[in-house]
Parts: sequence; C-alpha cells; structure tokens
Amino acid sequence: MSFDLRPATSGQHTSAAGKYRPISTHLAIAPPVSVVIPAMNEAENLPYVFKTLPDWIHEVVLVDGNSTDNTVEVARELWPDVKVVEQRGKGKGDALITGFNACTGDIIVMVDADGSADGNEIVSYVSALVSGADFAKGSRFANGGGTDDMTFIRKLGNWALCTTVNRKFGARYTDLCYGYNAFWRHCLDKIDLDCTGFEVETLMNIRVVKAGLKVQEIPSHEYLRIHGTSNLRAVRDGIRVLKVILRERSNRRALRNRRHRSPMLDSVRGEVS
Ligand SMILES: Nc1nc2c(ncn2[C@@H]2O[C@H](COP(=O)(O)OP(=O)(O)O)[C@@H](O)[C@H]2O)c(=O)[nH]1
Ligand SMILES: [Mg+2]
Repeated sequence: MSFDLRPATSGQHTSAAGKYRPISTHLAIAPPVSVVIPAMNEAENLPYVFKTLPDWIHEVVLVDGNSTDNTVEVARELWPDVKVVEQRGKGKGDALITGFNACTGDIIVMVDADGSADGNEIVSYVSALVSGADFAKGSRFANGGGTDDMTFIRKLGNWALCTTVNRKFGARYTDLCYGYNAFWRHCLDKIDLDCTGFEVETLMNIRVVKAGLKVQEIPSHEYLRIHGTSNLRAVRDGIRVLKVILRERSNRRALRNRRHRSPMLDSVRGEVS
C-alpha cells in the first residue's frame, strides 16, 4: 500500500514575503498550525482522515495508543512527515496531552482518527482563532452543525452534562463532549490539563471559561466512524465527565472561600469569576 496524499507543493504556499500561507481563497495566515490525532487501532480509518487534511498545515502529530494494528505504518505512508508519538499512559486524555506537548505550531487542532471529523473544517476553526478567539470549540448542535454518530442516549447525556456546565460555570455552550476543537498554544499555560480519559474535552471546556479565555463555537458535522467501534462507554465515561464537573465546581468554591479568608489571594481575582 503506498499513497502519499501530501501534494508536492506542500509548505511552499507562502507569499512573496514568505510569511503568509493562503488557507482559503480569502485568507492567508502566518501562524503555523499543528494537527494532533489520537489514534488507537485506526489503520483502516486513517486514509479517510488524512485525505481531508489541508496541505497548508505545518505538522501532523499522531499519538499512538499502543495500537496492535498497523496504525503507525499507515500514518507514515499517508503523510511521510508525520510526527508519531507513543503515549506512555492510557486513554484519550493522556494521548492528547502527550500530543499537545509534542506540537511546535502556534495553533493546535484536535482531530479524531475514526473518520468522523472532516479536515476541510479546519479552515473555519483557524479563521476564528486568527480573528480573535483563543479557543475554537466545535459544536454539533450549533446552527450548521450535525452528527451521524451519536446514539439517543449519548445525545441525552451530552445535553444534560452540557446544561450542567452552562449553569455551574456561566458558559453558553451548545455541545460539550466533542473532540474537534482548536486553540492557540498559549491556552495550555492557562488550563493546565490533568486527566486521562474521555473527560478531556469537558475539562478543557470548563477550564477555558474559568480562565476567562475567549471561546467561539464552530458549527461542525460529525460523520459516522467508518471502521471499528467507539472506545467510549456511555455510562462509565459519562460518570467520569460528571466527576470532572463536580471537581472543577468544588475547586472553584474552595478558591472563593480561601479568597474571603486571605486578601493575599486577591491577586488571582479575575481568573475565576
Ligand atoms: N492514542 C489514543 N487514542 C485514543 C484512545 N482512546 C480513544 N482514542 C482515539 O480517540 C478518538 C475518539 O475515540 P472514539 O473511540 O471514536 O470515541 P468517540 O468518538 O467518543 O466515540 C479516536 O481517534 C480514537 O482512536 C487512547 O487510549 N489512546
Ligand atoms: Mg469517534
């Protein structure tokens, strides 16, 4: 099997000044964009994923979750420059954190490896970031978005958890547990991620609000996983997400109480409202 999808001109789309890369017919950008792909046994899906990635991205970081199929070999064939990182721990959250640390771009885009995300949407995420957002959050339920991949139970659980986050943290999200997001690298300094599993997106979504970052939702369509089955277990992972929400809520309360007791903590005011 041999299919290098990357055009020979890739990386040469810079302007005369050598600084800006055209990313659409209307927009050229300077910041390098890294795409992080967590992948565990996704060899059969990777051709569909890589096929939609734009040629102007700076790098692809694939985080391999100890795959037992030929995920890594297929990724290298499809995208010879791919940076493959082996995760040490377990879980999607652990994989993403590992991948973020390996990125060298100023903008980081998270893309699932199961064929559910269309890489052509990356331009919408990047446009939002270069127009002023800190965090471009994909939403399947914003106007223009959609999903072919969620069961009724998953939709219900996602809605309930999203509503809880909105109430508890003053967010106005239309979606919560969605893996297609993008952000400026500097956000990582403010959200300090510490989790391992599928609760990772929820933790990010809560912490960006707590940090006062500017979040813009991007309508996104989630397609059906092409091959294989989801690693997510609705009840088990729903409980993990709920625990994160409660933990983040109690951290916020504890910080507020400490602030009342110690004027020294006034300096952190503004981080948590
Ligand atoms: N590296 C790595 N990737 C994972 C792990 N768990 C899930 N993924 C990847 O995360 C993405 C989303 O996982 P998926 O099973 O499709 O969950 P769903 O999209 O929530 O149904 C896919 O690309 C998976 O291969 C893991 O433990 N390690
Ligand atoms: Mg999936």
